[in-house]
Amino acid sequence: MMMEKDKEIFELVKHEIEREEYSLILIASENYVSEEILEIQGCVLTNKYAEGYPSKRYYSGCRFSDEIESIAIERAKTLFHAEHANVQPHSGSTANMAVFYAVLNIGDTILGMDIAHGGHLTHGAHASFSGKLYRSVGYKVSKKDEMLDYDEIRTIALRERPKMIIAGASAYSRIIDFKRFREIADEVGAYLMVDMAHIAGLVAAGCHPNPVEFAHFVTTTTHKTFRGPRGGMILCKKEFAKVIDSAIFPGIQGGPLMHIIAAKAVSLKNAMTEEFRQYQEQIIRNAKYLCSCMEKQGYRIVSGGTDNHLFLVDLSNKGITGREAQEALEKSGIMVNKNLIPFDDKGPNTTSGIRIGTPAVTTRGMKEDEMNIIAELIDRVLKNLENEKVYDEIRENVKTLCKKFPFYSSIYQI
Ligand code: DSN
Repeated sequence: MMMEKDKEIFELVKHEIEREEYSLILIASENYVSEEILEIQGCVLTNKYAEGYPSKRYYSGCRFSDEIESIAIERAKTLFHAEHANVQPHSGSTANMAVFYAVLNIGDTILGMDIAHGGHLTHGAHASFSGKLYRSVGYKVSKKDEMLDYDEIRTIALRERPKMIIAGASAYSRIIDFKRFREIADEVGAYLMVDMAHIAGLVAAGCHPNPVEFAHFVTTTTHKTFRGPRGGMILCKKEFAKVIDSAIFPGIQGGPLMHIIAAKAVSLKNAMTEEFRQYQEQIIRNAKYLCSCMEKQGYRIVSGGTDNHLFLVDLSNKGITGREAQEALEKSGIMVNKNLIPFDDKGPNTTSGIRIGTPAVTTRGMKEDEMNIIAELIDRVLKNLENEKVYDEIRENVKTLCKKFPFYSSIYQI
């Protein structure tokens, strides 16, 4: 690394590299990007202002930016079978905001998944712009099986008459029926927006149904299962291309991050490979296996399993809160996040559950055998809360396991 001039920051980044290298990252939305994505994100395109779109810019010198952004757009369209793609959103939240801004008026009704049941902040949570600027109504999972109940969603939609229905989640482990969502949207005359941020990699690889066929708008991030740079993207039908592009720029963003767009282009190409497809399949195999190992150890899994890259563990029968579990696991080198479970009687800062995801450990090359080990390590920590000696032992076990699957150590010589 060449950051010798600012030792204070250099040292902290070095610690972060070591933390990522020697921890088990099970946060479902995190991943490890490749050396080429790291490199391209740090390239000279960070210097360039390119407000506008390819061949319609407000600055001179955009020739190469134009080519790069056009390639990214074409790759996104090809990969997801989309009629139009906007690759400029700085994040998933910004992508969602742009769709709202493009077709809703302030005060319009939106219907999204309740954040306490797995939805995202920007799907109508009251703390976010989406719940403040719009009249937001939420749908929940069913009490019976903790899965989406499409009849119930339809009933709410018929009653509330939303202008937009939002499908997609941050903590839902089952296949989402986008066709059914579109039928409900059509019945009430609503737009359907699908936020596929969590599952974009699975969708690209054909491991989850593609929402593009059914939704008016599909938003995503590019850094979760998709394993690209941190950023967002919008896919839509051709008829909405103009309003979406204007909503992003000049609507809510200024200059696009051309270095990130270049990295998005690289990750889109990577997502077209056989290696990527196999990676996504392994993510799901690992999630299913880890989930079954946890279940065998007596943990209750929300909805009884997983179809994707993540699952929720209900800790209430163990007398542990999600926060206690997260903190103990972090001290042991295992990163998960506390998470509300459906119908949780605790608040979002305490929670009764944790969310576990396999994209990052799968990137390192871990497979079913390692999932078994990880389940045992998690169980030992959770059975020994506040036992610093056990935390120390587990941290050593975690480090030993991580050393067998090196990722950044060869790049950074740590
Ligand atoms: N923060 C992300 C997650 O962890 O799911 C959602 O944006």
